[in-house]
Amino acid sequence: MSETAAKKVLFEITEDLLDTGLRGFPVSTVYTSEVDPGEGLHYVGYPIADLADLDPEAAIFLLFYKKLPNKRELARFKRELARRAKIPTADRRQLLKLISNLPEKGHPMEWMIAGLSFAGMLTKTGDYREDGLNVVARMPEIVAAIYRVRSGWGRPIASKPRLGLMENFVQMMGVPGADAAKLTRLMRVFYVLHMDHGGGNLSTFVGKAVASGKSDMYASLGAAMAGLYGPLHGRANQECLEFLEKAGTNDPDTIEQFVKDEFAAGRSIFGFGHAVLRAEDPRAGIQYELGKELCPNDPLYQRAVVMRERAVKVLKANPKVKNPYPNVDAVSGTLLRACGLADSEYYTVLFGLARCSGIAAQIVDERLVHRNGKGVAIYRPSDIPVNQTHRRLKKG
Ligand code: NMX
Ligand code: MLT
Repeated sequence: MSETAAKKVLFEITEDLLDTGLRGFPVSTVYTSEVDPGEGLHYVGYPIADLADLDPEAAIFLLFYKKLPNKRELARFKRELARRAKIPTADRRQLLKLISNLPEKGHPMEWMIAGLSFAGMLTKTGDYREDGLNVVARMPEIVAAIYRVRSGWGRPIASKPRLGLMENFVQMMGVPGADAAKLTRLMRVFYVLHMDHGGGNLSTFVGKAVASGKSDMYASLGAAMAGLYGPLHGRANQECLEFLEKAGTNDPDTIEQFVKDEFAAGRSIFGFGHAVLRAEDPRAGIQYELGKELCPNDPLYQRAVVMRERAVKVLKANPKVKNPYPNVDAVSGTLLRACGLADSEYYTVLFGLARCSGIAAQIVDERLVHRNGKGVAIYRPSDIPVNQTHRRLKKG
């Protein structure tokens, strides 16, 4: 970068922007993805709509290597992920035992954070790229074990990583009563859509900040998942499903009144709004379309479609809401339920399963690529002290 370019003013910070959650502050450069306010998510320049039906492994390759793999590269990368998925036997046994002893009343995201921590203790290498790719390959087994043990579906099912990332995941879940082909179709798209969303979303930002202090990949992803756990971020997919259920009807006018009442009571309209987007999230549009294929007659899906129109109408009438449109969480839970995953408490874990890959790719870049390989410096923004007049303790 030339000296003139390096001194270009990108953003002006006025006092009223303090305490707004760094809204709009550009804090770093990012190579994996971009969120355009109007057009939404792109991975390395490709709009998400072009990528939704890609093999999840090809999308992972894209985020890690910044190019789409050709056929040979994809086949090789799938073999590599399958090899990495194999957790050494003694570590795997201990990991599953630890997961099996977690308290039932813990939220699945708390289990996931614990699972990442256990996996780090047992298997980390300390190399960001190695650990990043290992964690991407191994998360399906960890999440499937969390699902099975906590739901009481039985013991974890052996991994068959050669099946493919999401194919193996659905196989290891062994969801009672589910149509595996339908669930696999959904999970492949769900995974690609949820992998990455720029560098400034809460979980990614937190993960990269923790890694900037040179914490390892597993600890950084654990912290990132704690960020994703919040109901305004990743857990909005759980909250949104519960919000749709609470609406209790598919009648458009009654739904509209319900949204008005919720908003007036100061409660969130889950699945709507965004800090960056100013149009409908293309990830939502893709999922509404997928619903036409997977569950067009599902009553809850039909309710989500009514909500798409009526919640927007209500939120548009409230000028303080900068984006009244559906986001990634507006219909994802509905599709998961229609494909056999009934318990909404687990939906954020599925979001996290996918998001770990994007965050891991961004951590690898920040630690090993940025600043000519030196890595981004330790995060340390400044703050402005308030009501802290300097004074001294009186002696005696
Ligand atoms: N429901 C209720 N209030 C909202 C909503 C909404 N969907 N969207 C914005 N607002 C409020 C917001 O709380 C703020 O109120 P106040 O000034 O009283 O603090 C005001 O409108 C302006 O907020 P915005 O600048 O439009 O949005 P912001 O960037 O602060 O927040 C979200 C973005 C996503 C947190 C917000 O839209 C929201 O709470 N949505 C519902 C929860 C949700 O669906 N989250 C998922 C986001 C995607 N993800 O997975 O992470
Ligand atoms: C995400 O996918 O992380 C969400 O849309 C939230 C965000 O981008 O801030």
